Amino acid sequence: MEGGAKSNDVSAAPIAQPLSEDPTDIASNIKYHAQYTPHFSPFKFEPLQAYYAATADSVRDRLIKQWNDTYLHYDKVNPKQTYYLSMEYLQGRALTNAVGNLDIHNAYADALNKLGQQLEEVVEQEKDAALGNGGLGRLASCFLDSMATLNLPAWGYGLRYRYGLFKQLITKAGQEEVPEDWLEKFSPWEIVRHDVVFPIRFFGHVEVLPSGSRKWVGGEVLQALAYDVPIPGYRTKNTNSLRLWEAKASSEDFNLFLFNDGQYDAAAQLHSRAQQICAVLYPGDATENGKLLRLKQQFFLCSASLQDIIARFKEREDGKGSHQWSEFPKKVAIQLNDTHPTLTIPELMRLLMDDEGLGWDESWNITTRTIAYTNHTVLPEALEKWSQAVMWKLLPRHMEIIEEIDKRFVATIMSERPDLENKMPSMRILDHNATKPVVHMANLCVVSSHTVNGVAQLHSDILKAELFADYVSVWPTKFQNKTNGITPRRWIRFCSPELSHIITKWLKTDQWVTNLELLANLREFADNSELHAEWESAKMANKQRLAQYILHVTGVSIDPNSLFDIQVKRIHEYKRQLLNILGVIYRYKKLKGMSPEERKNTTPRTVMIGGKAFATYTNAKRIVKLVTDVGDVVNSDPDVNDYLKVVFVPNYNVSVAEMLIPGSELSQHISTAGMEASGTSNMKFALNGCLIIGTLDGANVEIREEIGEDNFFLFGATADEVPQLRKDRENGLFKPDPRFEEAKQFIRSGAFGTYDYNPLLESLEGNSGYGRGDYFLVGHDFPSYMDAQARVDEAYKDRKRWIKMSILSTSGSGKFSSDRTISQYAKEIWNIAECRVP
Ligand code: GL9
Repeated sequence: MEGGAKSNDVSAAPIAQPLSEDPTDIASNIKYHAQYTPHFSPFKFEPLQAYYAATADSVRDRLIKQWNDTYLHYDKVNPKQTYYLSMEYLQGRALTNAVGNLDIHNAYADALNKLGQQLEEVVEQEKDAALGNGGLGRLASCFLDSMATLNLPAWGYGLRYRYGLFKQLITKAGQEEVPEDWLEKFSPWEIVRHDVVFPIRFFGHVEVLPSGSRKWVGGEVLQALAYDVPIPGYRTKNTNSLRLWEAKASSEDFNLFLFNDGQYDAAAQLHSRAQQICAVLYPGDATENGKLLRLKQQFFLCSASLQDIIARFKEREDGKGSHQWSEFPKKVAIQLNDTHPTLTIPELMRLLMDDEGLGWDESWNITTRTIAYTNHTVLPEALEKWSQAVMWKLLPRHMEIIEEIDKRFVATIMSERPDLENKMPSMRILDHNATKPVVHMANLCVVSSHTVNGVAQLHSDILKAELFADYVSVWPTKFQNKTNGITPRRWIRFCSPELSHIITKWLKTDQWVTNLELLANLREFADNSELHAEWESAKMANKQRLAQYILHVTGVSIDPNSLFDIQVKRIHEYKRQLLNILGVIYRYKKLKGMSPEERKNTTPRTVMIGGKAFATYTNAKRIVKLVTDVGDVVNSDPDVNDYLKVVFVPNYNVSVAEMLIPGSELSQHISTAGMEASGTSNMKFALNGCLIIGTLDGANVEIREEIGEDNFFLFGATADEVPQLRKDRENGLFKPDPRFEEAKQFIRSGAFGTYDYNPLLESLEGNSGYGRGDYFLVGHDFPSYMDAQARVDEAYKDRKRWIKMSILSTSGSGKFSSDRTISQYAKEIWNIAECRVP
């Protein structure tokens, strides 16, 4: 495979060494691909062709070479390997990342120049791979980058959704969702493995064999086909794999008899059911059909991945079937990214017992030594509970196994910890009391994993003190914290080259890209006026680029000299975009009431808000609409235009984030304390020298510790205070701040149009209930939020102070590299070591 897959059939073409790093050779390789990998009509070489037909394929050759070398090396060394199972990956674009990690960015830029193209323009042709919803999926992608960079034998497994997260259009009516067709042409970054196929069964029944063992038979059987996405590490040969499964039916399932009889749909029934499985990311689960499909997706991922893992284990052990099963946990670590892949637990038990003939105790021992679970949320609606009836139908053998796990768990607790008897209803996996019995997936994970972790210190503390408190008394050492992190490659080095060069210049090394703690050494220059000047001009360049982008996508012209204030994340009431926009409304009203002279003393701001609302989340969609309505009014009001602009940034995704974050100066992480497990964009903003206004929630707590409390605009109730505040509210003890009342009244007055905002405003009124009675404490936190915003305005007027705070934000961000997070997982949960490709 030297030099990529295609080398025999091109003897006539003048092809230079394909893997040379000389721009002339690269240009020739690109030309070769443009001619001989014919995705488009020949003789056209515009940015689209340059991206698909040439550059991506040319870069891919290198990745495949490294990917093969890595695979062979892992096979030879046979180290313990981690498998990261996740229903979501938010990979974003791959080209900039690939040429950056391979350290051939400049060579490719030069080569494209020789062909009359600009790399910056070519990379824009790529569609984001958005196989995830938000933070959880992006975290998985950052982890893949760090695992490869740290030379860890660690792979990701996921699903190859035909349509990823929807594309958000902003119309007069608010948010509209349309499919985002990331595979419209094709993805040059995936390699289909026609030889890696596993059968996946659904439905059917359990048979007892003469030997007494049990076997799952019948039902419908689909095929899982592997697509590999190479994951290059930064400046290393190690190139790991993200294996995405696609569902197929086999040709035997195509009924030629029915087809010839004119019954076309019936003839291909299984084929169309296979297509549904990977059709869309997280289909709405409001209907029974939707639920069943989501469960099928989850099982599909778990079963295919486990069959693959077991096949590799057997082959690496000796290839002949004389492997020792007790070795399995010494060779395999499986990390469950939230409860979505929980079915890995009963599926591993089933494969070991029913297919491999092991007994319960041995299988349980192997399973529990192999699997670990990460919890990403304490929101009750996000804790998965599956109907037992649906599960019996779809996975009868797995339900038998889950029942047995539950039974044994109850028996153990009753004999060892009878004092916990009254806790059993909340600790058990199966609940028998409810009218609609369910399986508690998080409980199944806690009982069956060797380690359970939260994603920021506060979140892990809350898990131990509340959600999983009873288990902690049984297994005190099972629970850990692993504070999230982000990859510094994508999130500063490649998205903000200007700032990166300045950092490298002042630190006299670029080692910080893989050893982010080195950023702390910038602190000694925090008052240096030369650095200040460079810092400010890099920030200004990023702001100008962002202003161009905003003009392009919204038609709104914004002033790069104003304070760029950004809140981007999924739209959710607990994340409190409503608090932000109410603050903006109050600011607008004050500005209107000022004389022109008074306005001159204010700090001009551009407020940008972006994010997608779940398609059926009505209040979230109302918030989107409110932001756009406020923008329409404010942006066309000449009285305030020099002092305030409000923009809703459409279709927020990874690529948009790479544009927004480098140009940000203030970012808002203002969730109700105790509700945001970690947050990860807070880390990206801080790393890029953006100051944070935020609550003591999730990773904000640790960010503030690291960068210093003077450099963080803190406000709001603490997680400890929240329960009492909600009670006070129910008891009618809440006294709203007049500013809060004024802002709401301004909306009611019709200042922002005729849309009916009453249901949204009502969520802030009344006195109890989730989604009512101001459950998220917007009213309580409003005054301290406005005070913090006033401190922001003052700080921004003092340029020297602001730039210093910005430098200190970057220098305090060293802890938040996903390299640190992944090293901790490797040592403290997975027990794996690096396996560097020589
Ligand atoms: C989340 C949490 O809400 C975030 O606070 C956390 O940073 C990430 C990663 O650990 O996980 N859990 C979760 O379900 N989502 C998160 O972002 N939601 C989405 O990804 C939509």
